[in-house]
Amino acid sequence: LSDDKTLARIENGRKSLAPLQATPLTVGEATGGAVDLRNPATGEVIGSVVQADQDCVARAMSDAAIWDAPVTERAAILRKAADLYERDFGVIFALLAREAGKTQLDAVGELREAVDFLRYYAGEAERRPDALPLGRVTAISPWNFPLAIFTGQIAAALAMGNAVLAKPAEQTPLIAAHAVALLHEAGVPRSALQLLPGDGPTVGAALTSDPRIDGVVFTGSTETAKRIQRAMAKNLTPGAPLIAETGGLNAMIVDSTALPEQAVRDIVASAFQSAGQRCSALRCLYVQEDIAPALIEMIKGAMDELAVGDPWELATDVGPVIDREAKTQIDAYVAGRSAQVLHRLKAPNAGTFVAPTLIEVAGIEELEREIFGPVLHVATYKARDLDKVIDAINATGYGLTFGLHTRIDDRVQQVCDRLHVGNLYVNRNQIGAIVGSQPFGGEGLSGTGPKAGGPCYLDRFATPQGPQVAGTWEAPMDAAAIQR
Ligand code: UN1
Repeated sequence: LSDDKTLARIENGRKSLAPLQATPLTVGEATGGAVDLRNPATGEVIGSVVQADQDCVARAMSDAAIWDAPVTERAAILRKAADLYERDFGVIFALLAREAGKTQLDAVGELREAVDFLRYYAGEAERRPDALPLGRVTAISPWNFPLAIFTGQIAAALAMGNAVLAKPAEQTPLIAAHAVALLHEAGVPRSALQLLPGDGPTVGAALTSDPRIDGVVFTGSTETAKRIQRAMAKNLTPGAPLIAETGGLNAMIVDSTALPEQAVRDIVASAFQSAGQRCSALRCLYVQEDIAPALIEMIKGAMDELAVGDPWELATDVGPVIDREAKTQIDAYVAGRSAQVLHRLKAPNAGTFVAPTLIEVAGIEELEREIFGPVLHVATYKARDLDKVIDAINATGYGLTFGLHTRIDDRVQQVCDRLHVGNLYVNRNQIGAIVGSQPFGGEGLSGTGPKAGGPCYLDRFATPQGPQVAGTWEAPMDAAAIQR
């Protein structure tokens, strides 16, 4: 990243961004009002988006047409799109920094993941030459991976020949518009991929309740997933799948046999990289009490080394949170727990920075909800209570990521046998799943599966033929009856 040529390309990308605008990329004319977008690091207006309205959605719905090209052609076009994403990395990094507050490190990972999704699903589609598309698929994506998850959902649906109606997160339509423009440039027909920026109550509701929709792919909060599921149950084609990846209350256990330096590095990365704005991020750390005082001191020291600031600076580790609403909520949460704060950094006053914070808790049951920011909770446990700790983690109802630091092989098995979780990481950090080699998805309240970037994912975007793949759309989310 630091050679002169690369930096110059990124800088050029940044300069070429003004003025920034996104409009609905539908087949027909865009309609709706314009909304300003702000750089979370500075608060300055960086562009605007024309939101889709009911009319726009209705027209997009009737203009949508399945992508009726041979699978080899679809795959070739998705691979071409991957090449175009790589060609445009300077603009993409700049958009990620300015619209989503992404650090350069995060931007590299995000672009890599998006490109991997395009190429991986192209290859997976070729392994299913006889599969038939569902029809119209709604893709609703989050702001925290405005390129990677946005692209992953779309690439999976398109690879199987579906017509995609994509609603990007309200905070990140510019990066979405750029991605869709590249997919169109690569050869995806406009009728097979339409972008509909807008809010949940207007665009999201229309795109999940219209009986002409044949499937929904969603990443975001568990609450929204439940709302979508209710809308779908009422109106949609029976059996239309909801492929959802939702929230988590992710824990890590560090026992007294762990290597402290490695554990601390992995704890800090899992909790604070991306300013904690990953569904996979570590929220509640359990440290065996014998080593807790020393390990907590090391965590504080490692936190002090974090550079919090302008995401455009190469040295920055932690950028801003996505918007003022997020900052206000997280700061209020921390203020409410001020007596339990063990350590808090300083954050820049401009923009929407939140100071990375360490909070002491008795256990994960104290976390009432997912705090989507740079806030880590820490609890201690006695060796004999390990099973109780795992039971408490299971009792949250979530099951997305989990980290374990130990040198005892039997303990890995003990945890595996007892814990309900989608992604279990041993002696490493618990973020940054790799497309293809390490599929990503959750259990219980954390999603419906199958895992994104895994071999079963594309089957959900096709009309079921023969035996269904594991997991039906209603089952895992209904187990969401586990209400706390
Ligand atoms: C999310 O944050 O919404 O493994 C999911 C990871 C990412 C998580 C993405 N794939 O950290």
